[in-house]
Amino acid sequence: MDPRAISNGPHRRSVLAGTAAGALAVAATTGAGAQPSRPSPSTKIGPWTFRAAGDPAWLKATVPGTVHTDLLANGVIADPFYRVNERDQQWIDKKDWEYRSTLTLSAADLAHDHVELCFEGLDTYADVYVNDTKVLAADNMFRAWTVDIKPHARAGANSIRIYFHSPIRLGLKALEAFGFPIPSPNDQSEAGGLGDKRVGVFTRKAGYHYGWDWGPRFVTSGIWRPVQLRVWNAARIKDLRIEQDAVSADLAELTARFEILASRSGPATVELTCSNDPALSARTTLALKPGLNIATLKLSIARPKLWWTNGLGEPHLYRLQGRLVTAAASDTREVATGLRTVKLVQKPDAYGTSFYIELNGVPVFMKGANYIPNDSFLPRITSEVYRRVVQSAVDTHMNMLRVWGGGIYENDEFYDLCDQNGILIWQDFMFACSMLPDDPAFFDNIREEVTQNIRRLRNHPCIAVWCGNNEIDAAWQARNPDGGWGWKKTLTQAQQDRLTRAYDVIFHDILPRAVEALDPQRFYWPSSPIAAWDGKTGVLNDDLNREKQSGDIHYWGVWWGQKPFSEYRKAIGRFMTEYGFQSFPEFRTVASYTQPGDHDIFSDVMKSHQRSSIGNGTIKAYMELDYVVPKDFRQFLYVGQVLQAEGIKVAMEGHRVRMPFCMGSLFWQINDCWPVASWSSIDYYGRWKAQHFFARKAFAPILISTVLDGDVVRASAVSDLLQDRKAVLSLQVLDFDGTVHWQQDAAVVLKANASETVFQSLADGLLNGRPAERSLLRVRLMDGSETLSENLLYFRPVKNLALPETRIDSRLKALGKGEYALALTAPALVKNLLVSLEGHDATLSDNYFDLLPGETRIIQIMTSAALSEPEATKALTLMHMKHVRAG
Ligand code: BMA
Repeated sequence: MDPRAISNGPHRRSVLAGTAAGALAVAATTGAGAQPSRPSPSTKIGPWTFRAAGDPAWLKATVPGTVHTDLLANGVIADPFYRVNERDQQWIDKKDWEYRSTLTLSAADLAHDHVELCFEGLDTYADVYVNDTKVLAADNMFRAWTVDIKPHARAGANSIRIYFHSPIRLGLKALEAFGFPIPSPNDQSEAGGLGDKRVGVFTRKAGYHYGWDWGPRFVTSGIWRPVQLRVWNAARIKDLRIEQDAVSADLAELTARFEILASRSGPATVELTCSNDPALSARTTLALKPGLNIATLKLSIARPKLWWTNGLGEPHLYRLQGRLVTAAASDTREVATGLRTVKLVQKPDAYGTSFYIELNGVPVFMKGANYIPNDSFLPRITSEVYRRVVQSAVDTHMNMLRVWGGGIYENDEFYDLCDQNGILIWQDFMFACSMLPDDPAFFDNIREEVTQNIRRLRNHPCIAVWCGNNEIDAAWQARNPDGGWGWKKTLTQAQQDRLTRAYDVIFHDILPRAVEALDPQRFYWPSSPIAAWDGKTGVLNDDLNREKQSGDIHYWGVWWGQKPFSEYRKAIGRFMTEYGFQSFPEFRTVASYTQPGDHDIFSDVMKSHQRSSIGNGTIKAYMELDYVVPKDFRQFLYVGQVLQAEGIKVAMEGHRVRMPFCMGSLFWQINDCWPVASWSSIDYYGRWKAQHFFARKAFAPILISTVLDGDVVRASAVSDLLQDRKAVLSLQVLDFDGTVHWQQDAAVVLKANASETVFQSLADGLLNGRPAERSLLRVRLMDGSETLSENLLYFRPVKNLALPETRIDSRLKALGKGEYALALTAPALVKNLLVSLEGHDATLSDNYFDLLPGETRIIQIMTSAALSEPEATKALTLMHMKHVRAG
């Protein structure tokens, strides 16, 4: 039986082989039957080997992969993340590298009209040879590349060779030809042995590969995304876009736009069906002409199931199958999309001009974080890692992540997860913190890059905003001679003019045009942040004047500006796209890259895993303000995490309390690309820092927020619910031994999608003579016995509290395999209790919390390895503020 006649099933895209390391995915749209059919099973590629150009020996390689990870797997280099190994591995990016493999083709496959090699991603300057003929010269890691190799291929074995030019060596040539340095301060050229020669800007490659203020410098090369062989005859679906012409609760009107590439004329049928709504289907016929053909199908859905963000409803997806049938070929394409309207509303309001996301007609406060690549070595990011980070966003009630411009346009898998979980994406194009060359070929390269990525991502309901770049506008401020980060000072006017022109071409012409042409329903915002924008090129980046403000803000007065955390309550814009504070990862993570002798925050190794110029000293300086600074290293890491969590809590709550003036709060940053001290709330290994636990409370749908503002205590209730809800506001002033000195309950109505002050009093009045250093205010929103939200307010900084010596009673019970319940109680206050199972990774339902006197807290714990009850009890370790000893 001809293997090509085997049906691939009606609803699957015709990708027939896995894309596991080293494997080739083979797609076919061919054959006479109506179903997509299989190419010959003998078609395969592999194994892959690699070498430094000119070396005699070829070593085993993994595809997708990178040179660095292949060198690691072959034992040529040690773990790049361990201690300061990074320093010894900078030679790798100065060399050229070659990968080779064998593509075995059957005569049947070769008989097709088209035999194409499709590279989903090549990093970066890659010359591809098939049977020693150069078929491609790639120069952009963000683009996919397709080459028809039929003229050079033969039945049987074909050699594939890919020559990667050193991005550093080519970058140095480009810099020399350009003539003057292009500002790009995040490029850690020194660490790369290049002195002040910053070359990253010349290459369309992830900016963070050249180092960042949270990332090491590993300028990778390699076949970083899968390679596929595609054989086809006559016609195939090039693209299928679902346009949402009008969507409301009553009716969705859609257009399915098929782009069909044909190499033969003839009649074709195009149809669309929906596997989870069988009533939905449409079909049409057309006469194909060689070249690009467009077919459109109109569909309408009465009372559609809308797509909602996390917390507001179900993120329903319609699973659609597009199908093309001609006399000689058939092809299918799957699209899962959500029906919704997303607008970025900028309209005059009581404070100036708004800047908020409106989802299905509802203004929605965006709660979330900035997102960076999960690893310095991209191909080793597993599905599990993607799931973990998106699930961690979901678990903390986030509804938006910002895919930041110094990383990558993420893999489809990431956006699929965001679609499925109701997480909106603020999508930067991949430009961050640098100016760019004004070379027409570079512009063309960018045009193609953004075209491909908009096309790839536009069916995802999660994409909310396209944003030109990260911070370039703020840093450059072309029209303000003294504005920006001082980059203009070292450049002549003529040099500045060139860079300004390049900026305008890319961010005010190429990108907005591409969005307008390919995805006109989505909003384009030229740069983040732009506090105010007149819709043309006049921008007022740091205008905190509320009358004019109509954009987004990155607030770095805390951390970079060394301002106290309380500033977070004042420096609030219409939409906060960045703010953050650093911490070290937990000890287990630090132990993965250090030796005991490194355990000092100013040791060479600890400083090397800290890339902010003001890093570890700044953490310590802030700590001194509010905490006893511990001598002990592990205690230092612990207090540092609490410091970050308490600080960012001020911002998260402060922003929400100011809704609807402020309608977005995205902290910097949710994840890490290696084990490091950084602004992340989850470390490289996926371990939640204290901040992530605090985010879960600060971003909860219902929030009670408390603040001591001078002498005044204030409580505000914030609700993201779309209906009003009754609750009881319960207030208590407690002593640290549990004595209640004052209490009050009051009925309140939590207004839908709003924030309101619900309590205000002088602190002295509440304390009524009781010692401030031994008292706390407990504020809760209750519904019967259910606590909707709770917050504790202390009247003094932690270092000035008279924390009691107390015993903690703990009882751990094993519930099932790797699952435990831990009951904790103490007669007096326990501040910021950290629960861990020494030597094990544990997921906890809460951590770093204050255990109130007499209260019993039950914590759910999960471990990957199942421990017996005695084992888990033995591993149980508790740390809290009273343990902390000054240095
Ligand atoms: C922001 C980001 C990053 C940087 C972070 C911390 O402004 O856009 O460029 O890593 O600050 O400095």
